[in-house]
Amino acid sequence: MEKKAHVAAFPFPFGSHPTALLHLVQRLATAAPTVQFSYFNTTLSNQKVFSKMNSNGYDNVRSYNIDDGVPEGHVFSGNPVEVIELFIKATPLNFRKRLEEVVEETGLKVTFLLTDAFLGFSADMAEEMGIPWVAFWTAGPTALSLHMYSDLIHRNLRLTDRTQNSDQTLDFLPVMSTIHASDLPHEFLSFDKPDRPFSSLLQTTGLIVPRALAVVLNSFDGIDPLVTADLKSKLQKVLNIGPFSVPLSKDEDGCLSWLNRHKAASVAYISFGSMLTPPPDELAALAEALEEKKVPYLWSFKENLKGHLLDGFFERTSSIGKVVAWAPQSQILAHSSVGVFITHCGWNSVVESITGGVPMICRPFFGDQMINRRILADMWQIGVGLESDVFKKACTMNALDIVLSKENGNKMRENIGVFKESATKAIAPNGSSTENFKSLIDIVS
Ligand code: U2F
Repeated sequence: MEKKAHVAAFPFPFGSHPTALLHLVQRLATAAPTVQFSYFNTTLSNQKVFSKMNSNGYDNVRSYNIDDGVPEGHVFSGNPVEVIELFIKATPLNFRKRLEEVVEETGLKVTFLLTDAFLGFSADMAEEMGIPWVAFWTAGPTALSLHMYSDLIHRNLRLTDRTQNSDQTLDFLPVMSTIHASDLPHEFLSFDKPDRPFSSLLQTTGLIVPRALAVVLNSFDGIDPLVTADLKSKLQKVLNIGPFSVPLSKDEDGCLSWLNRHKAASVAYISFGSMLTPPPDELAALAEALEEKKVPYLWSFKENLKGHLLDGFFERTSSIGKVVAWAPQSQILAHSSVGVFITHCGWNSVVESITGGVPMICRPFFGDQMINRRILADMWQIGVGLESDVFKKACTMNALDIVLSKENGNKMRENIGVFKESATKAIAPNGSSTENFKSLIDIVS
C-alpha cells in the first residue's frame, strides 16, 4: 500500500511512557493502514518494551534505536535520575540524527510528529520541519494542569524545598484547590535550579504544550470535568482518548486461574508500577500486615529482589499468596476476586483500577503520584492513603480493614462505579473518547 503520511513517534524512554506511546501508535496504525509510523526509542527501552508487547501484525509500524546518551564505560553513581539526565543531554540530536537517516533510507518524508509531552524540543523541531506536532501526556489531567500553572503556583506559594512538608492548599487555583503544597513533585520545587536537567525539562513542558496542535491523554472527559474544561480553554485541542484498552497479555504464571479460586472482592493485588520497589522496611511492614490479617494477595514483585526477601514471608504464606515478576495487570484489576489494589498511584495503574472498579490503598513515591493519591482519597473517595504516609504494619492493617470491610469497601466501589460507567460510555461507539480518537486519526492522516 502506498504510504503518503509518515508519523515519527518519540517516547520518553522511562517507566511506562514508551509502552503507552507504542500502544497509541499501534492503535493508530491499525486505524490508519495507509500511514507509516516510525517509533524512535533508546536501544535498552526498545528491548524492554518489545519483550512485553506484541509487535506482529503492524506492517506499517517500524521501530528504530537511538542513542541513550550514556558514554561508553560510564559508571553509574546509583542516583536513579542520572540515566534520565544523560538521555536529556543527548536530545534532540539523538532523535534528529536517526530521523534523518530513516528518511534517507525509506525515502519517506516525515509529515507529522507525535511525541511524549516531556520532550519539549518537539515544538521547535516540528516548526523547523514545517509539520504539525501532537503531544502525548501520559499522566493525568491535574498533573498537566500543574505544569500549565507552574508560574502562578510558584508565585503564590513561594516554594522552596522546605515547603515540601507544608499543609497549605492550592486554594488560589480552583482546579487544584484540594492539592496540598506537600503533594507537589520534588522536581517541581526545583524549577529554579538550572543545573537539574529533569526539572528544566518539566518546566518547559507547561510552556510548550500550548504550541501542540493537540494534546492526547489516557483519560476520559467525565473523570474531572472542571480540570478538563480548564485545559480545553488553554490548549489548542485536548483529546481524552482513554481508558486505553491494553492488549491482553499472556498469563504465563496463571494469575487469572489463581484468582478464579478466590471469593469476590477478597484479594489484595500489589504492584508499584514499572520502576519502583519500596524500601525494605516498608516491604517488611506490608508483608507483616498481609500475613497477620491473612489477606489473600497477588504481588507483582521484581524477580531480582526476591532472594533476600522478607524472612521467608513468601514461602510461609504460599497458601494464601502468589508472587510473580510481572503480572497481566489490567486483566487482574478487571477480575471480580480483586478487592483492593495496593499501588504507587502511577496514572496508568489508576485508570486501570477505575476501569476494573477496584478501590486503592495509596503509597505514592514521586512525581504526580502524591497528587493522584490526594484526588483518589480526598476528592473522589475511591482510595485511602496511609496514616503515616509510608507502610507501617499498624496503618497498613488499618487501611486493609477499611477497604476490605463491607461498609467502606462497598461505598468506595459505589463511588468508583460512577467513574467506571463514565469510562465505559466514553469508549462506546459515539462516546467522547471514541470520537476524540477519530479526530486524532484525521489529524495524523
Ligand atoms: C510512571 O509510572 P509507572 O510506569 O511506574 O506506572 P503506571 O503509570 O501505573 O504504569 C504501569 C503500567 O505497567 C503495567 C500496568 C500499567 O499499565 O498495567 N504493569 C503490568 O502490566 N504488570 C505489572 O506487573 C506491573 C505493571 C510514573 F512513575 C508515574 O508517576 C506516572 O503517573 C506514569 C505515567 O506518566 O509514569
